[in-house]
Amino acid sequence: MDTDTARSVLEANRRDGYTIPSATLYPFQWNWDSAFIAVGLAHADPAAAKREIRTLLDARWENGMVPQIAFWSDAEGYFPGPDEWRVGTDRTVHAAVETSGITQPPMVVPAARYVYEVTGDEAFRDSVLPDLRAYCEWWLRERSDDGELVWIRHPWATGMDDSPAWVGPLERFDPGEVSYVREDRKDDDLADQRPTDWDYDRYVALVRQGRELDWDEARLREASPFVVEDVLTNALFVRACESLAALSADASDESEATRWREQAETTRRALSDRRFDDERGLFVSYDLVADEPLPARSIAGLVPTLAGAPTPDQFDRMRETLDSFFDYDYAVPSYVGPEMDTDRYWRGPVWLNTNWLVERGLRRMGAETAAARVREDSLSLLEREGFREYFSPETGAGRGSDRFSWSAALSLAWDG
Ligand code: 9WN
Repeated sequence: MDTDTARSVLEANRRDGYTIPSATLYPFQWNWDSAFIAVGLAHADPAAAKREIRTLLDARWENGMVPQIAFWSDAEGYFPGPDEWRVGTDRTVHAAVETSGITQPPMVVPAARYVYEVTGDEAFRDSVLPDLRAYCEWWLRERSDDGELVWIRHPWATGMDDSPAWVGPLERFDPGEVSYVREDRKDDDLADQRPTDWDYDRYVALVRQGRELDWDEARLREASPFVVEDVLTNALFVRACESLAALSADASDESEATRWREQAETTRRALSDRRFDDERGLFVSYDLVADEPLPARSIAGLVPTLAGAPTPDQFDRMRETLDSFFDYDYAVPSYVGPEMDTDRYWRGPVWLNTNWLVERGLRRMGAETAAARVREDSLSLLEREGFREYFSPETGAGRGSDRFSWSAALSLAWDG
């Protein structure tokens, strides 16, 4: 792997204390992107890795939420920018910077632990611990009905925006007339690789509803047509609680360590008891509005391996399902099933971040051969196509933007 090019992509995308995901599509700080970027930088440039996490946590809301986007720079020409979300210093009192009104999967907590384990920097650990704790507390206080599983209220918050898993709840909801101008498809080549207008109308309508209700979680829980217990978010929440427990123990805070270890166990057990689909052989998300599961063969359903959630019997079933994901030249497609589109975003293409989560998950379950396949395919895609945003599982062709930060960062982590 060309580590010099990977480093130069990350350096070119670096701004003041953080790294943008892509210079052509995403020119601000994104939540789980920064987490994956920090994992890669932990090896290549530990000081930059620590800054990446610190800057992201500096964007956190007063209530503890770490936002999906922090607009540290002028957002002219970006949609939806701060004028749509209306969150930040001069709007409401939420945060020290303008941000979006949603979060993303809590990868920042395991990433902070990873950076700490590589660097051993206790001052870094002590600086981030209060923010990480506030974020995990926020999930439980604002985003859980039962103290076991957590929910999200926007497809963008899942990080897997147009996954076919979300079609059910989005179909049941009429966004009405939504007028806006998309900025993400100025490049005509991307029209078939980005989410459709049907999806975007609903994304925008949900943003406008959130803003009208002042981002008040209790009111949104009642009013939002999209309230989903996403299995990927919950798996990363388990990892977040485990990471918080490990960092707290390292800082000799035994009561916090016990508390978060127990929470990890509670959420892990709830995933295993309530979110495993035996027929499909993987975990499936749950629609809390319609009160029904969202059965889809999405890669999200494999990520609970990273939380150690499957029982041995469940994992035996998952191995059969894994065959349908591995039945492509390049593993792991983000979705397999009737709505698969191997070129379009989260409807089939291979993404490096979900591959990284699944590879580590498979290793946690002791499935070394399967894990090795995921790593090898990931590295050969990067070798072939460079640091693209996503890739066709059929042909390996690079898709979406180029010089994409987490693709570069994770190649360094896989190398390191
Ligand atoms: C909306 C930045 C982000 C990733 C997401 C990916 C994509 C944004 C978009 O890009 O989403 O957040 O505009 O499409 O789906 O996972 O964090 O790289």
